[in-house]
Amino acid sequence: PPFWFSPITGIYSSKFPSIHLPVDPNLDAVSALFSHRHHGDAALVDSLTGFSISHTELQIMVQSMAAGIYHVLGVRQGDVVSLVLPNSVYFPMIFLSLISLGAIVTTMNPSSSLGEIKKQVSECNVGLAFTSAENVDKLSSLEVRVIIVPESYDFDLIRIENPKFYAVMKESFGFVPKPSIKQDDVAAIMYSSGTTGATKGVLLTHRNLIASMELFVRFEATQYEYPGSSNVYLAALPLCHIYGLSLFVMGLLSLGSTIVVMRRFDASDVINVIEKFKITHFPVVPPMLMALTKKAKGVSGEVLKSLKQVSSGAAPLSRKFIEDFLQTLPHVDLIQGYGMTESTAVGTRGFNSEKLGRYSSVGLLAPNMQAKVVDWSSGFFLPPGNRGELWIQGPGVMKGYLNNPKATQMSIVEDSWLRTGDIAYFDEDGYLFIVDRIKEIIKYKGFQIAPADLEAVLVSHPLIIDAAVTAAPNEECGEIPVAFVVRRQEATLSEQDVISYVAAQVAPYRKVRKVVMVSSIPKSPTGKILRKELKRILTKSVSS
Ligand code: 4UU
Repeated sequence: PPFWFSPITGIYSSKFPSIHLPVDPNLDAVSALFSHRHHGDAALVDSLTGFSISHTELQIMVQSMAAGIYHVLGVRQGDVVSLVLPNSVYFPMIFLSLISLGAIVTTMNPSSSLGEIKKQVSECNVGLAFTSAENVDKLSSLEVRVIIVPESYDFDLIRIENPKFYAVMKESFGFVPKPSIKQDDVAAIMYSSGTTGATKGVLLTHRNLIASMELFVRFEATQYEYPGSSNVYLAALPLCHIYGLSLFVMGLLSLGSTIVVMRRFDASDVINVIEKFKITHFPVVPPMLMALTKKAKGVSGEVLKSLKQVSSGAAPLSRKFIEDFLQTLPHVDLIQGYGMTESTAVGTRGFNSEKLGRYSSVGLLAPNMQAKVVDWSSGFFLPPGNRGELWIQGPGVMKGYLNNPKATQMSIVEDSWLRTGDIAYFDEDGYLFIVDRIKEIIKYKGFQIAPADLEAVLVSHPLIIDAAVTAAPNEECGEIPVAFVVRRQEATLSEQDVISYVAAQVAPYRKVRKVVMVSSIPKSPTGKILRKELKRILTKSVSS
């Protein structure tokens, strides 16, 4: 057997030498990040205005903002603060300032509905939120103190229009008593539904963030000829999601890369931005890859010549997208990465040096990570070439779910193994392939949607007796949520009524996009929704 697989224990180990992670129990993720010194190169650049700050400036601004947050806002160690923010240069600054104080950050998608924000605010006990102007109304109805983060980087203007934020950012208060932060303290609460049920808070510690930073891109950079600091990354992925957060707020900053931040992904602008800022690396989700490919067809190869690598993750990439991309941009390296919120995004990553055209693989296990492939009927651990549920283990794996020991016990099994809910196999060279998903989540453009969350909204409708949600495949978005609805007998509820009802209560990306009226929901004797059966009904209704 290969050195990276043990037939006795069934454990796959990383093919890479393990990395020495800091052992000091009193280390926080921000100190760990800035222990990697970088100088005058741009760290963060705003794609719209070109405003930029260097790595040195970033460190100073994080210190001074932490002081402002401590003195002006009174935030203390252990306080939970939410970020309901679109991408901006401010996002990493605020995130790092907060966790450097020992505060805990919980991120929310800026398009979240009032109901979604309310649930997270109350579960996490949020007292303060940083948000953009358009979300102020939602938050202020919730007894949360709100700090509005400006869109502008014109500090003279901000001083006049938003003196509060200016004070937090700019005042130099000097001394902040250094909190004693332990690596095992929680730094962030990210939301994910895991393998089943409603969305839950994923507790990520400073240790997890440090592991993610050291084992993810920082390690990946050692695999390339070109050193990290000359790379220019385009940050169009949302920073509120673990994929964007771990890459752009932690890993790449620790590496000294330049990150050009796009407020939101805009297909019509992306070619210009790549050309203007000479982007070398572009991490995407599959729909962005498709949009980029489409746009690239219309321009000459010269325009995108700076681009060296596109990396895709968060959802499966179809063969068709891959082939189309390779044909359109043959000079660009394409890799995939795989991770989860529950693993602080640490999982696998493609490494082009030994890639050999395995574009549909998600790559090799990151250093210090281990995996098992588990046969779900026999419980056996399977050797290379065999499909089963992927379990992973390593320093990226979360502490657990917030206030939910039962869900934690179901997810982290045999002491330390995270059940991914993905069906996968390793090939004979240790490359991982994700082939299916057995967990309930729906992936819409790489975003998670928990069927249980939508089912709760559906059954709150007075004319709906029962409901179940499952995914339907969709070429552009990957998957879309479909609702199966049982109406009251006399009800004249239309499919469109159901769609509108849900849309009014959830973030736009999470809305139900198709409705099937049924007379009953298929359930097991214990009352569990039979999701496989729903999928079968769906395929039947499409083909007939
Ligand atoms: C098929 O989506 C993420 C994390 C994404 C990520 C992390 C590190 C991408 C690239 C990278 O290098 O987190 P969640 O928690 O929102 O969703 C996790 C789930 C996985 O369990 C799997 O089902 O998203 C799916 N997934 C993928 N599926 C993630 N990446 C892939 C992939 N192919 N490349």
